[in-house]
Amino acid sequence: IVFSMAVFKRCYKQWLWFMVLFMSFSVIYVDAVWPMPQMISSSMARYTLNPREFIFQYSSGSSAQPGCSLLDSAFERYYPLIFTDYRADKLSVCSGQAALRAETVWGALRGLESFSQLVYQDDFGEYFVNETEIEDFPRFQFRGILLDTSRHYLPLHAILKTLDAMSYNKFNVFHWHIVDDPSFPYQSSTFPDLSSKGAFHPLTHVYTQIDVKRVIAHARLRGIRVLAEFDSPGHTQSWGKGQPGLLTPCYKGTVPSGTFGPVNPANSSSYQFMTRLFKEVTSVFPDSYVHLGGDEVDFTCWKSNPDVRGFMLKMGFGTDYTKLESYYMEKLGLNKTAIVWQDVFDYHEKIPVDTVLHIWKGSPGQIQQELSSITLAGYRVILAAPWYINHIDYGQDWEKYYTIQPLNFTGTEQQKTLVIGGEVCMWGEYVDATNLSPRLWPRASAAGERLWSDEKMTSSVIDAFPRLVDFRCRLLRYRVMLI
Ligand code: CP6
Repeated sequence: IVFSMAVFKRCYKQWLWFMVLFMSFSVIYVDAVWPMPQMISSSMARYTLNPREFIFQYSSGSSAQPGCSLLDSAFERYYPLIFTDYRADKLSVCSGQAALRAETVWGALRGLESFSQLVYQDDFGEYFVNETEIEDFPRFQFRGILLDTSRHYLPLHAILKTLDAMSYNKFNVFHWHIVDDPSFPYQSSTFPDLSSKGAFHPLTHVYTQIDVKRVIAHARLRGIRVLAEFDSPGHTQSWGKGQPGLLTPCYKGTVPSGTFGPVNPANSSSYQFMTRLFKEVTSVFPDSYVHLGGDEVDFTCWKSNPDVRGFMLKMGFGTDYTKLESYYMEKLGLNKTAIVWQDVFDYHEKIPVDTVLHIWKGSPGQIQQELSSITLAGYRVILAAPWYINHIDYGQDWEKYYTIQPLNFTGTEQQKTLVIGGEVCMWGEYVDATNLSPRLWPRASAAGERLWSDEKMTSSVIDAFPRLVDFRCRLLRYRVMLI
């Protein structure tokens, strides 16, 4: 089998065109692809694959050739995935060829995934693929999964395995909510005390610079970008342990109570610290986006603190603490595109036009309202609120993730183009490496198809169900649902 491909120049919109052509004999069974391609047609004609003779090859006209490490390593990964239980004890005849054409290497990775899903075995263990033609591209450009490594530390292998599973589902953003109130596992080279004092354990429950590089490299090979979140000014309790003076001392009456609140916005030393930290973070995480958080800031501690009140007066903010938070977020400004939680938009302050807003809360009606107003103001938006997958409902709760329609809000066509995608959030309060993967898969796969596939082709949960059942078995075979 010749698996040829041509990779042409980079194009802003990732798309791919994937085709498998085979001569045929008999008929049994056509396997499904998850998430559903934009166009797939297959016939009952099927073709035998011989694992001993199967090879991946670059077409002579392809701009990618041997030495393209990204695709070379994808070929290495996909061979054993396609021939899962091949033990070199069978012979079968084969000839023919499958072709994959993609504009980018990222598109070629998605096409390889689809191809691997077309291959199936009969009861005798022989491998087959049906005559199939696929044209495919993602509906949304941002298809993310958030893991929270602060509430519970996740060992590296749990993160890497999640990245594997993400690639089978065609997710392309790993949103790493790496630090938060309970622990600070990121080992900073500029501020090593943050993890030596703020992690659950200074040596075993940290992510070293090498760990982070491994995650980024593993993700990149699978067409996944790593979006780091260092959430502030709230959700920073663990930061205070290794960086005394950073957090706001809360007051009880006229005396400090001994507890601390969000980052102290009244001290210039806070901004100097944040600038140095983000200078490191933005170079360690090479993606052009960085997540700055900005959610759930509790103003009671700021209100109790006389220095903060004095600062409010000096700045002319009156008693409007949302202005203070906006001021703080503005001062974080850096040379990357910022993603922030919706709270930052809700406070109406001037935010850079390229900022991406991340919707995480509200009833269905409020979410639609938020989508309308954020896109009307011209900002891009990511939808996370409907996909809080750490929360489990009794029964077939994937259906509620599947039937979300991200563009179902009042707005012009232009506004709808500003919805760049969605994100499945796995908050970690009750999730660690023991229950992460069974909670994620195949439930997140429902959101994966919603974000990749055409809306009209995937409107029925009844049609989706047998394909999802089948895809779950595939994830089991690929061993991503076990620890
Ligand atoms: N942690 C952080 C969280 C949440 C948020 N930010 C959260 C809030 C409400 C629910 C789930 C998670 N645990 N840093 C909000 C973005 Cl229901």
